Amino acid sequence: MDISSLHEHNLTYRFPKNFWWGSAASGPQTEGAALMDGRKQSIWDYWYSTEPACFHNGVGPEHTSDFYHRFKEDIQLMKETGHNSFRTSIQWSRLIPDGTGKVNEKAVAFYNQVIDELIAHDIELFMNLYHFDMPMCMQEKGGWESREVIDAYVNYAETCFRLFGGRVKYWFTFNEPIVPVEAGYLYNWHYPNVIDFKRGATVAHHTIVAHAKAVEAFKKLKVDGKIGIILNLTPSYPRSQDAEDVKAAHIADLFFNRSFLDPVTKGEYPRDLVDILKERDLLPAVEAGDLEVIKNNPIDLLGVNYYQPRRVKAKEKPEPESAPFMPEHLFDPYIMPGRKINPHRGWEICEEVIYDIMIDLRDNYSNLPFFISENGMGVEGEEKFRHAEGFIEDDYRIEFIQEHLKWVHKALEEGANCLGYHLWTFMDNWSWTNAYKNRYGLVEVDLKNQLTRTVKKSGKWYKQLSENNGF
Ligand code: BGP
Repeated sequence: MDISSLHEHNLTYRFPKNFWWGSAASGPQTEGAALMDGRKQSIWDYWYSTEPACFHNGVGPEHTSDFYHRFKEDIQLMKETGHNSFRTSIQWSRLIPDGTGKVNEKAVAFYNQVIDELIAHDIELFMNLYHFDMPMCMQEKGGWESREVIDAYVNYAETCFRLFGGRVKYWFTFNEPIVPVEAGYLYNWHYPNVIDFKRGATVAHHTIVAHAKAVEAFKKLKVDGKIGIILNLTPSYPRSQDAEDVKAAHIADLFFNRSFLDPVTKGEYPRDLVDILKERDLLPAVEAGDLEVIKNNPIDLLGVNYYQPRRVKAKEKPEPESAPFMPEHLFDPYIMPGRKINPHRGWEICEEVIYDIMIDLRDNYSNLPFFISENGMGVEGEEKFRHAEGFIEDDYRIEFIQEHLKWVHKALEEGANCLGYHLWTFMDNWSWTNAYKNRYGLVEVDLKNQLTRTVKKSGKWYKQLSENNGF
C-alpha cells in the first residue's frame, strides 16, 4: 500500500490509491418482485404472510425498492454518488427456487444484466451469496440445522461461481452469519423464532462448514477472483479493568466476534469458547471432516460491518443452574454513562472502535486484507430533515462518515490492511422486521410509491469524497 499518498494535495485525510468507495445492500432488501419470474418464498415472505404484525407498520418484503426493474436507473445513481464498487447479494430463492435442482433462467438473465450494467459503469461488484434469506423450502428441511441444507447451499454457491465467476471478482459467502443465530435461535427476533442455545450453536457450526465448503469449491473451480465473508464485529469493552469485568468482556467477545472470525481466518474455533461450551454440554455435533474443511479454507478477504460496540460488566448474580443457557448468563450489559447516542436510532456511536478493530486485525489476524463493508447511520423520521428544495439535508450522516473515516485513516497510517469503505446503504431500503423504520441511504426512496429516488446531501458529498479520494 502506498502510504506516502495519504497526505498529498490539500486534503487532510487522503486515502490509498484504488481505495474502494461504495455502499452495501442485499437482494431481499432491494429487488422487490418477490414472487415474480419464478422466484419462490424465502423465510421472509413466508413469515410476513403468516405474521405481518411482526413487521414495522406491517410492511413486508414484497416490493423493496424494486431494484429488479429499476437497476439501470439505480446504477446510474451509484455513479452519480461516487461509487467505484457496490455490494449486493444473489437471492438463492430466485436463482434456484426449489433450493436444489433447476436453475431459474430468468434469474440468471437478471443477475447478468446487473453485472453488465455495473461493468459498463466501471463499478466493481462485490457479490454476496446469503443475507439472512433462507429459501422457505430449505427451512422446511430444517434450515441451517440440517446437513442436507449445507449441501444444497454449497451446490447453490458453485452454481453462482460457474454462472458469474470471472465477471464478478469479489465473492462473499455470508453477510453477518451470527445474526440468523442470534435472531432466529436465541432472542426470538426473526423466523423461525426458536429459543434454544444448543440448536443455535448447531446453526452456527453448520453455517461455518457451509462457508468453508463454498470457499473450497471456489478454489477447486479456480475462479478468477477473491472470496471472503462479511462479519459484524462488535468489540466488547469492560466497564473497568477489574479482572471480573475484563473476563466478562472476553467472554462476550468470544461468543459474538471470535466465534466466526477465528474459524474463517485461523481455521479454528477459539479454545476458550470451546471450553465454555463443553463444560455446559452445549457443543454442536461435529462430523468427520468438518474441522479439516474449516482448517484448510481460510478466506482471502474479510468484510467488516461496524455499527456500535458492546459494553459489558461482570455478572452480578451467579449463573443460574436450571434455566436454559444463554450467553448473558456469563456477563451483564453495561450502559456507559456519557456515551454518545444516535438519537434517531438509539444505537451508540463510538468512532474510535473502528480503529481498534483494524488494529486487532493487523496484530492478531496476520494483517489480513479487509475492508469496511458496512457502517452507517439509521434515522427514523428522516423526512423532518427535508430541505426547502426537496432533498434530505443529512449533515449528521456526513459527519458520521467523516468521524469514522478519520479513525480508518489513522489505522491505515499505522499499517492496517484496509482496502475500502462501504456505507450501509445506497438507497433507503427495507430492513427485515424494522422494514423502512430507519433510513440509511445516500439516496432517498419515496416510500409512497417505492419508486422516486432523490439524492440526499450526503450522496452529493460522497461523490466528492470518492473523486478526491479523501476529504
Ligand atoms: C445490518 C444488516 C443490514 C441492515 C442494517 C440496518 O446489520 O446487515 O441488512 O438491515 O443492519 O439495520 P436496521 O434497519 O435494523 O437499523
